[in-house]
Amino acid sequence: MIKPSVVIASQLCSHGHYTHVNSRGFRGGVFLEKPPEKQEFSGHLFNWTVGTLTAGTTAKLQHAASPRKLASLTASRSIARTQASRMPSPCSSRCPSHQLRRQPLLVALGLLALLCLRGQPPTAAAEPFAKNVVFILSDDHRYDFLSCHPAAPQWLETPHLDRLAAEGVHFANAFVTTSLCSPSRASILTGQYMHHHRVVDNQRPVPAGTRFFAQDLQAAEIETAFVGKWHMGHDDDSPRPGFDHWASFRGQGTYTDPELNINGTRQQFTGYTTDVLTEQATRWLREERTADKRFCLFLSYKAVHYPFEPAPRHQHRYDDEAIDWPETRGRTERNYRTQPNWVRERRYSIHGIDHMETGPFDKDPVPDLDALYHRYAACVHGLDENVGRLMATLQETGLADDTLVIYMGDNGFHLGEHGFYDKRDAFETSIRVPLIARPPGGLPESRRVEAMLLNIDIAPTILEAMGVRPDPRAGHDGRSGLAFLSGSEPPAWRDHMLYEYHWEWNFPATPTLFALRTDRYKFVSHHGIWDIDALYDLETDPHERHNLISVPAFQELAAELRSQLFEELEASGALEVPVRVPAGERLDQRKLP
Ligand SMILES: [Ca+2]
Repeated sequence: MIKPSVVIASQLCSHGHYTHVNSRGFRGGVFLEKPPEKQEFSGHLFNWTVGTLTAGTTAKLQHAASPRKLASLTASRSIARTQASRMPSPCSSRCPSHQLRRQPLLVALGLLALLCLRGQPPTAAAEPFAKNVVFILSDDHRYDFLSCHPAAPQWLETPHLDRLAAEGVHFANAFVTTSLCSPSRASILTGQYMHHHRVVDNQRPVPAGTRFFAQDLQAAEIETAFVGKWHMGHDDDSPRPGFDHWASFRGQGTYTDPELNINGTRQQFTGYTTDVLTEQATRWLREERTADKRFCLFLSYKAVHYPFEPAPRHQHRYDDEAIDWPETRGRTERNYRTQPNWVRERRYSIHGIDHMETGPFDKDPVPDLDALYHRYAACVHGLDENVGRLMATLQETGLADDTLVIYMGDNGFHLGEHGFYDKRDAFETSIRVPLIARPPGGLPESRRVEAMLLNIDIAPTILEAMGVRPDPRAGHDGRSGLAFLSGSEPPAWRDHMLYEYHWEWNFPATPTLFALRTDRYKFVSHHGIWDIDALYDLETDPHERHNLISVPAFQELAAELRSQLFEELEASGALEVPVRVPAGERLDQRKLP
């Protein structure tokens, strides 16, 4: 959370768009409707929609705790305009080729917001958007493996997820800020970037003192349950802070016959784990929760993570279907002519399709990618079936009318793109995730949102949906996207995102990398290796086949994006790359080309 005492510094581009910076980095924008010399402005600050503020006058603020009902507050506090100060950052990347007209402004708004925040009860909204929330998280589910998605395999069937999208909001541009299981899960649960929550790989547990959004729900007397894969701390399945009910397993778990730690007691179950977890969730919804309390259920499936073991009833469901492979799969000169060296090299690693999961003895031939693709799809099918079972339970119990249901994947997954298999990097099929939100009662027709929503937005979105203000210790990096569920857009929503990934001793083929992705461009900086950076034009080259980093016409843009990336990373404290004691198994086998 932004500290009330910070100074917001803004700068203006020729389009009238401001970015602002504070002590923790960039936080959306401040949009000036009138030139700053008139000292009038409106904008967004800490979930507060600021009306017109004029120096030395009374300000009227509206708190957007619920888009349905905005609570009006009035605060008497003069707005002091202080001295101008140059900001070195380039303007919003939405207009990367604009004529930058720097006209910085320093505005002290913090005390005003602090005055307004004081005296508010822990739960701010009298009528929250949703009485209850069910958040469903899947593992490694690609953004386009939904049969309602235009890029899905034409034979894939996900009728229940399709229905969820038909009755809800489909976020067509949902991303994770780190495409790796544990870091992304930690970002979802904390609302923070990896460099703040410090869960930097899949090996290490969550640092002591980490605050999950479920703890804020508990403090507001909302009953919380966690069912399924936690995977932050490989060997620990014990109940974690913030959850009244707990049913989870160690590390990655298994596809069948899971042993679950249920509220501190281990029990062995038989059957397909996706089915077992749904049964655990529906039993809690029907029988075990406190009937008269509001609730939030976090249901976290192991599927569809490697090794892609479908339910026996779906084992061969898609085996004979033709696969439309991406054009970047081929080991061709054209595919790698402009790419950084590490991209081609990764083809021969455990996360490349010319090697793939062969283990320490380098079994040859490599696994059958066609078979893996079909099994992945069959796992998605089983996952979809279980989402349908959960939704049927909500309908049968009448809870669907009071419950916001969110479905999301924890990271993307390459199935041949760039010669890759797995995730971790900043290419689109790694960082994109499926994200669907069905408001209570459902929508009469599907709504598609193009704005970027990130994993770090989930915690603030759920808290706002339930009318709960984040604890001051929460330190969210993300913002609530609740307004999107009401058909509007939060003010000054982001036009770019940051991405970070730290090299792993266990899987050394993918370097540490930092990226800035705008609506159109993606700049990727590689750290610690002798290699070129990357710049892709996602509009003319959506499959990121042509790296523009060496093209003269793009040098100015590349320099601007590089500058913006590192200024934002530095402002957010993201430049301290951690070195960890090696742990676990090192899977660095490389198949020579
Ligand atoms: Ca994952």
